[in-house]
Amino acid sequence: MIHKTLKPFPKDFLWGASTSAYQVEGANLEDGKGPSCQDVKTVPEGTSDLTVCADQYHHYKEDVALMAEMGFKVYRFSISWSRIIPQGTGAVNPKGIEYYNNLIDECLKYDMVPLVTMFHFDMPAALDERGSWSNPESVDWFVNFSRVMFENFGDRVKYWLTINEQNMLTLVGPLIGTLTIPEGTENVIKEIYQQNHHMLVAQAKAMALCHEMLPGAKIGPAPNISLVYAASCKPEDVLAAQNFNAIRNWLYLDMAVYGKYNNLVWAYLEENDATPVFAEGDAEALANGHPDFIGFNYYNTSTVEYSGAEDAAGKAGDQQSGTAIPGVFKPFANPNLPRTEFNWEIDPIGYRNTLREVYSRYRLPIIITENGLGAYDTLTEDGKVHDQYRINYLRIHIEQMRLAISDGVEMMGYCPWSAIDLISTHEGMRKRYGFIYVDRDEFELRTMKRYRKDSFYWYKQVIESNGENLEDLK
Ligand code: BGP
Repeated sequence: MIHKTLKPFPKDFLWGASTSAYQVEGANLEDGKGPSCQDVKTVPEGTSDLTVCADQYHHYKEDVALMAEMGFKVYRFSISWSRIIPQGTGAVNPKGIEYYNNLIDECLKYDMVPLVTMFHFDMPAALDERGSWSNPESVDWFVNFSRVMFENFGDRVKYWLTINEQNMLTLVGPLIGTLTIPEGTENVIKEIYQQNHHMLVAQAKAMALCHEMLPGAKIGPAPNISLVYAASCKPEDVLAAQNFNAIRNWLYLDMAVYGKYNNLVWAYLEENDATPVFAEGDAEALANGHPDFIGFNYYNTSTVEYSGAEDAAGKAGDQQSGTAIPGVFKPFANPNLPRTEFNWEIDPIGYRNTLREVYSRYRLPIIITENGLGAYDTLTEDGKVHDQYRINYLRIHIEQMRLAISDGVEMMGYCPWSAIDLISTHEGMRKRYGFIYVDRDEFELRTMKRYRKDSFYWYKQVIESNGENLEDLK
């Protein structure tokens, strides 16, 4: 659809950016914080561990001031479960509560809305030892953790996100360092989807609890959503695309919004003798959780083709590269899309496609909770980072978002990944995403000083003009 006139971004549009606790905070065992699964995992060879990260724990005032300088209306960050409840259940750590109180107050000082992700890939290690999400008690652990957050921060935090990229925890958990498969598990698919079921129930209960405890607050999910294209117009390829759309995307949003399993996913699980066991009250809990908005992370689309039962099983990819499931779909490299230095496809029009599809399926306002470019950045001798490639990437996505708004999609906000440089899920510090450069290397910590990248000044201009001025800086 070609629009003669473009609709503007809404007046109160939430421009900002995102981070997550385990990737940005550091101070991983300081002031009473318990270890999380991220602190005890073996990091991929050649990449930094997660002990210091960007050291935001000690630099939060400076970081929030820089975000305010860019004009952020919102800052999306996550709360580390094991910082506020070191063992995952039981005693609360007052120092952890104090840290997040300070961070929230610092945002509010600049009229910046704190958008809190309740869980971003960092299960307390103590709960990992108790079976993590495979333990049916995990639902209660999470609800208790939610209650502690609502009690302590709910007077000031009005926007909540439940579980970051639950679909990636399910599809590529080992890569992210989060999946625990109990020894002796025979049916791995069943085990994984049972864990997934516990997360879905936990999310639904947390949404209901939020509405009960904090009238006026808003809460939503935060999966990684990317529309799946068919490799061709062959009907078999379209079936494959429907299959992967259901497994990758709609399972999570159908559940969050309608409280029901997607029928294609259910059929796939039945085929694999892998349907999850419902505990008493689960169906009711799932039906009772309602999001107020949809948050999702978008990096690029996926493309798949038909797969016969005789095809080989795929090697597990990462969040964006997917895998193959024989008889269901297999990935196809889209020849129409360029790629980043880290081999992720770039598809800004796919961003518009995805927004249109999600809105027409669920009719809830959307906030983008991640989108961005991972790249090698260089700090020049005079303290600059010329990241024109990041500006180009963000510009073409913001343009497409405006087209989606013109298509009638209701957008609440945009939080690219990431506010500041931090450690990637599996590719270390060298894969940078931030508007703010942090002076450290993969292994050498250096000054930890913050530098404004070119994209910092550009994004400031975008926010100041409420998305009207996407021109290069003069
Ligand atoms: C998402 C995660 C983030 C983040 C981002 C970039 O999947 O929610 O935690 O890191 O992707 O991915 P990566 O760090 O693998 O480049």
